[in-house]
Amino acid sequence: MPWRLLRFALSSKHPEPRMFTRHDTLKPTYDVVIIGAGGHGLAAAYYLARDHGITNICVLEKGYLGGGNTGRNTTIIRSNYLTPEGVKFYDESVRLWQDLSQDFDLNLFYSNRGHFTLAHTDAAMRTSRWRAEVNKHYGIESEVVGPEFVKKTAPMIDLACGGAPILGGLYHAPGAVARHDTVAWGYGRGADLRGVEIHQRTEVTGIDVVGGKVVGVQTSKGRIATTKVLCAVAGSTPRILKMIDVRSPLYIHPLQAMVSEPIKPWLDTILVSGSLHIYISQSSRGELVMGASLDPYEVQSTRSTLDFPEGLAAHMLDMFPFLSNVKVMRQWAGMADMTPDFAPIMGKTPVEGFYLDAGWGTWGFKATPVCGKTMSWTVANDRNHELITGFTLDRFRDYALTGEKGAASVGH
Ligand code: FAD
Ligand code: PYC
Repeated sequence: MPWRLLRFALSSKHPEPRMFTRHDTLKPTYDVVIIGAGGHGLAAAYYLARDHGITNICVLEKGYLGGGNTGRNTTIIRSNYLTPEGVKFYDESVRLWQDLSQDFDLNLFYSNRGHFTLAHTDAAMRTSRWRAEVNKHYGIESEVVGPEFVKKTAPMIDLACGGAPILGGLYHAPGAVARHDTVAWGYGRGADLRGVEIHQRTEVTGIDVVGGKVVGVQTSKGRIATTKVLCAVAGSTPRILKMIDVRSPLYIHPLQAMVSEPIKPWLDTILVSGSLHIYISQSSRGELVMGASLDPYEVQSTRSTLDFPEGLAAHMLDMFPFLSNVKVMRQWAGMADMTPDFAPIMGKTPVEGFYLDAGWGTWGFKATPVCGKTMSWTVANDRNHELITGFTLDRFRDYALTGEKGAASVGH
């Protein structure tokens, strides 16, 4: 048997196509250079090629494809935001998610679960009502529910919650999860098939700007001439902005998560408690995917700590005491690029030809498709797409913030 397998593996009769083309050298010039092969950079490359016919693009990635926050998040998809700008934007994303597996011919394991934001205080109930009203106004399915509905949907929950009883919360039926790394692979393969070059292990070390315009990019593998650069590097954004001397109010905090060993399916839905600072869902493999709020210090690091599983597990057991013997299998961290108003920073910048897709903090996975769509449009037309006008960098200069903190899911 091993011999037959080996013969098959060494035969050239049924070659397994590689997921991506390997490019050993950079061309001297590209129409568009995208920094960061996370979901956002790859989605923008995909839609630039597919919808705008721009294919002379390279995506530069200092590590490996999807190895940043895209491969580290807890995959929650929802549109139950607080501001009209946010609700419309994320709603469009949820719409785009529906067809992606088909588009890519790749199963993203998109799974509609319903999403609870649990309220343990009167103030949290009030925010739930506020969000439900804004959501309904824009046609989004969200409603305020009582503790009975929570118990019916998640029967294993202890509503007393260790002294912080659940009063009810916001229920958002479209809430979903998907397999995060396949999203990067799907967009990457789709872009690659259309002629986009993806260069992994290629770090951007400088941006050449002359007369306020982008003219080139310095990389660990040489210089590239270009007039358009899209920066989609999440937690590394301040480092890139320094290269073009542009200031932003971004601050970077680690965000950690962990998964348990796989257990029998018992949790169908997604539960978030802003007061306990925890959230949980069960993956299709049976693992419990769990997270909490940001680490309370600014640092650009993906190191995880022992404090984190200890604190998270204590609150998780308040909610689900029966989990006390379940083992934690692994934990990790990503670098969350936070903004003061918990909304992203998107679009044109003071440097001509330099476009920014950042400020995705703890909430950017769900936005991957709509970011790709709107940023590719913005780059192709050199004009901010109408869906991102509430998210531009100059809102901080103009004191016109887009306050999304109440919908940020995990408490901060
Ligand atoms: P990334 O995936 O981080 O990609 C950026 C890439 O840029 C990286 O691969 C990096 O290596 C590369 N790069 C950086 N500097 C350079 C350089 N100089 N040259 C070349 N390449 C460079 N969001 C949700 O919507 N739902 C969730 O449930 C959720 N949970 C989360 C849980 C955790 C633990 C974390 C950390 C985040 C979570 N998020 C969630 C947020 C979400 O993961 C991010 O907002 C999103 O993945 C950002 O995608 P991106 O493509 O912009 O960035
Ligand atoms: O944006 O829904 C979200 C989320 C949950 C956990 C981290 N981010």
